[in-house]
Amino acid sequence: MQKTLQRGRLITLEGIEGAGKSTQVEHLAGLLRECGITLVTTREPGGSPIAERLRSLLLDPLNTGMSGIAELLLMFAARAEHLERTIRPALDAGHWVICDRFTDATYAYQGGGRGVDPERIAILEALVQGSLRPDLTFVFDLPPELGLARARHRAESADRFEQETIQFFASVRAVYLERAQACPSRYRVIDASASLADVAEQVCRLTRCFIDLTWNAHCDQTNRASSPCA
Ligand code: T5A
Repeated sequence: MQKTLQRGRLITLEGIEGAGKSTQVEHLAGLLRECGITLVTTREPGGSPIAERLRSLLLDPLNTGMSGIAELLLMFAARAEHLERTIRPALDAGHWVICDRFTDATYAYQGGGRGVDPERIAILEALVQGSLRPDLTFVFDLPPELGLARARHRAESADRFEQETIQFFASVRAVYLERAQACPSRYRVIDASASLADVAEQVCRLTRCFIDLTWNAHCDQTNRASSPCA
């Protein structure tokens, strides 16, 4: 049976390159669909026509020497488009949205990696998103050496970010973990160094708990019964 809440939920997947986020998006989508939840899968940077064009600019390895602030503004320009065209309409229609990276990536890469002051990021976050924040964020955590080895094994050539140093990705990882530790109600840290099956099992277990919590809260408000995954 199809289940619709008045407002959908935003689930984001985060982590360094090669952490396994894209691999788990389809798994997660399948799990939600089994529970009767209608959803949209998308990604950042990208997820709408103009945002995808900005993605090409951001990832192009030929664009060497882009300033940290220019990169930050392009990320939020893409996000503004993505929110307007894809994410907000879906949430307003009661669909859930699974997004491969979102604003945590900006804090981690532009903040941790490039050294942009997080207060500047927070100003743009408020401007572009208003009060919208993800309802659930998975952080796929693994050592940068392992993530980069996976990413390089899969891709023929490295994009602009994949050319960064291990130290860069160690800083990115540290920011993700700090953010997760600061707000455990929203974040779930996944051991992404485990096997594919094991990672999928972690995602499945934590998602089922989240669906139950969401559905119980909804039922308490509307006096209706039982989780869609019960
Ligand atoms: N960025 C993005 C910013 O700087 N700021 C921002 O605000 C935002 C939104 C996007 C880049 O933009 C930056 C961050 C990024 O550098 P992208 O191509 O979308 O670029 O980058 P990623 O999302 O990192 O894509 P990757 O494909 O590199 O990483 P994934 O999605 O985490 O990894 P995935 O699933 O593609 O897996 C990689 C390989 O590993 C294998 C897979 O089969 C695949 O071959 N794999 C596993 N192998 C063994 N065990 C497991 N558990 C495995 N899981 C996956």
